[in-house]
Amino acid sequence: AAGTGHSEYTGDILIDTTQQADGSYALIDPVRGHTTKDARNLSSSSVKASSGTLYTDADNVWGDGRKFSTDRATAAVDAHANTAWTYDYYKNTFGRNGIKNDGKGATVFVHVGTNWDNAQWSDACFCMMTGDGDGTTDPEQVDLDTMGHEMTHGVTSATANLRYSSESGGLNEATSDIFGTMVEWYANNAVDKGDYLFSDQSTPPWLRRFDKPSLDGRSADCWSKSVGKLDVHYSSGVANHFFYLASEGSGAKTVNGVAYNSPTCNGSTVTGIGNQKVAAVWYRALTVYMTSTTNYSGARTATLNAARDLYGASSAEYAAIAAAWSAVSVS
Ligand code: ASN
Ligand code: ZN
Ligand code: CA
Repeated sequence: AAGTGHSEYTGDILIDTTQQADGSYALIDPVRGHTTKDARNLSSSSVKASSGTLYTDADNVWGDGRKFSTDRATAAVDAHANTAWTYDYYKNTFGRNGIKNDGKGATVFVHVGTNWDNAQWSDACFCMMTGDGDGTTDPEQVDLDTMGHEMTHGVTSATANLRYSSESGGLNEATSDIFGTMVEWYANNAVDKGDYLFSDQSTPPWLRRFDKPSLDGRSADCWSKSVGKLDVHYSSGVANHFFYLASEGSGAKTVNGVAYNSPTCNGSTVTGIGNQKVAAVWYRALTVYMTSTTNYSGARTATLNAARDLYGASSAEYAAIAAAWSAVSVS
């Protein structure tokens, strides 16, 4: 059934719900198979697929459009819709049928923990968990790029299965940042067009950014021998920086109203090929060439193999991928 959602982040939207035997509507997406539940503030370490309460509603009009809402269905509207956007991105861009490519939808939990300013994916429960933010400045972690990021952890587990430590961990995190961002570009919502800022709606002004990741004070812009010692959310910076340079090129540029300025680590000038092509290369690299132990040097090889498959070894695309890796000191 077509429900009306008063969302936190994207205004009034349509959401796909299912009418139950008793006539009420439930947050079960009949097209993509995911189910959205209220975790009732259970902590993330305790959540199982069977935890919490399925959202139901008598008139199929959901939420009140406010952040930090007392209406517990409001965050659920965003979570339910943004899971659908992510599913649709993978389906319509890569022909991928859900996180495991088996057509099965995940369970999505909102209101996990108490003032939990985070979100995460769990392979164990095949579920996503989103918290309520910090209770003051950061609202619920149900914005589109955040949810795309978390679902992508499931895609990575089902494909390359990049080990979540050292350089492979940074590549795992970057894969989630990259596709989380691509889902945002795909949805093209009027209130939040595609950008190269991560978690900019739920962690304003942003949690991470791609053009110069070190602007967060912790992420790496350039590869070095010690980059694998950083937390995976910061060693990811090298790949996010690669993704920006390959997509948009080096230097200053304003895209969808946001100003970026991306340096190179080797003094080169890089010309971008657009993020859709770079994402296609990354997806093929992830699903065909990367393994659990792929490091940065291996990612360069994997993406060049993918670029060769998609565009040819003498293409401008292949050359741009090579130049962007060299520009972040990965050879
Ligand atoms: N939001 C974080 C992430 O997806 C959660 C975590 O670090 N486990 O990376
Ligand atoms: Zn992550
Ligand atoms: Ca964003």
